[in-house]
Amino acid sequence: MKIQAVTIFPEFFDVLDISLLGKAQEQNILDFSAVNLRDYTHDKHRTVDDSPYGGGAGMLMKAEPWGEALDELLAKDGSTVLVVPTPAGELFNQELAAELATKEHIVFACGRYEGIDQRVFDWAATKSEMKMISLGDYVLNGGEVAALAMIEAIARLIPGVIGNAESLVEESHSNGLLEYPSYTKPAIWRDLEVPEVLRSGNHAEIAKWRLEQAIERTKRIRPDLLD
Ligand code: JCQ
Repeated sequence: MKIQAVTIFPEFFDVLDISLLGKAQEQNILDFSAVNLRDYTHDKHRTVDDSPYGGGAGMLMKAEPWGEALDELLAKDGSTVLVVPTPAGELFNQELAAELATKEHIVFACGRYEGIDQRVFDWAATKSEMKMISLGDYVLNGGEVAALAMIEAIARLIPGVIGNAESLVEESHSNGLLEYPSYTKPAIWRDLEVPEVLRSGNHAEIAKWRLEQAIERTKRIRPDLLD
């Protein structure tokens, strides 16, 4: 899978060279690159922002550099998916991550300031599949950190990226519920004991206990998931 991120801060994406995603890149399972939006400007100051028509606070990203960058990056056959991290998008979740993990080419458009000229999206939507995606109901300074989270959630679902395929199977089992609590050695730590059932060796009882815990937690912390 090829992933590109268009950004005025390519260094944000240096972290993708470490850990599991770094290894996936070394193994050519994942091909990631950050593309500097300022490389698609033509003025001395490499300007990417301007004030909004109609007034209002702050600055917007200009259409022209985005147009030139996307002209170059979006495949002419329409096979690229353009993802725009924005609080005004559909909510990101595991299902969306799994859908995106099946794609050959994803371009993340990372906006800064108050966002990007709307015509960039209107135009790009005629050239590519486009998804405006939100990580949640809060505002970040730019799309980079949201893109990083999405890239990690997507890339770990590509076959070969996670060594332990069991982890993924287990996850899809508990589908729709929060994770049950987990423990490792020692059995007693600071007077706190690992639940007896987990040390019993009774696998049916353990599975039953874990499901009960997952349901209890979900009711308490995320009742919306049970609706
Ligand atoms: C993403 N949840 C929050 C902020 C405008 C493209 O336009 C904009 C992008 C951002 C950055 O993304 C977020 C975000 N999910 O803040 C404003």
